Amino acid sequence: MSDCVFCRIVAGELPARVRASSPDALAFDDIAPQAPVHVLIVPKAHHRDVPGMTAADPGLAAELIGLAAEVAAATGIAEPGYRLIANTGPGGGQTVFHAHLHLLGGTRLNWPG
Ligand code: D5M
Repeated sequence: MSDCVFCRIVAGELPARVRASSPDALAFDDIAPQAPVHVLIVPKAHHRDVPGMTAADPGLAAELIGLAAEVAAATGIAEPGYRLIANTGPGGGQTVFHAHLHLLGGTRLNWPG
């Protein structure tokens, strides 16, 4: 989708700091980091949100989570741990309607908030 910012990053049309990739997913730094490590994991194909993506292609959800774990290990946050978030819909705080996971870590994350 030419008007989708994450499709344009996947296509190489917009710059991003790419952390890792897999056959069907890409990981790059969030432009507005909320933690010392804040990486977005997106499917290369366009899906509106994570539940929609998972319904269409369940294996893709596993691929995104696996790539997130690889990035967590590579950035040194696998221990003591990290957070994966899938904001879903406007009420859930989703602002970019291309499915993505937020990988957050590198500091003590409180819960909730
Ligand atoms: O998260 C959408 C996230 O996408 C938000 O944290 C900002 C980030 N974003 C938006 N544009 C870019 C570009 N161009 N590069 C990197 N990161 C970007 P949501 O869960 O939809 O609120």
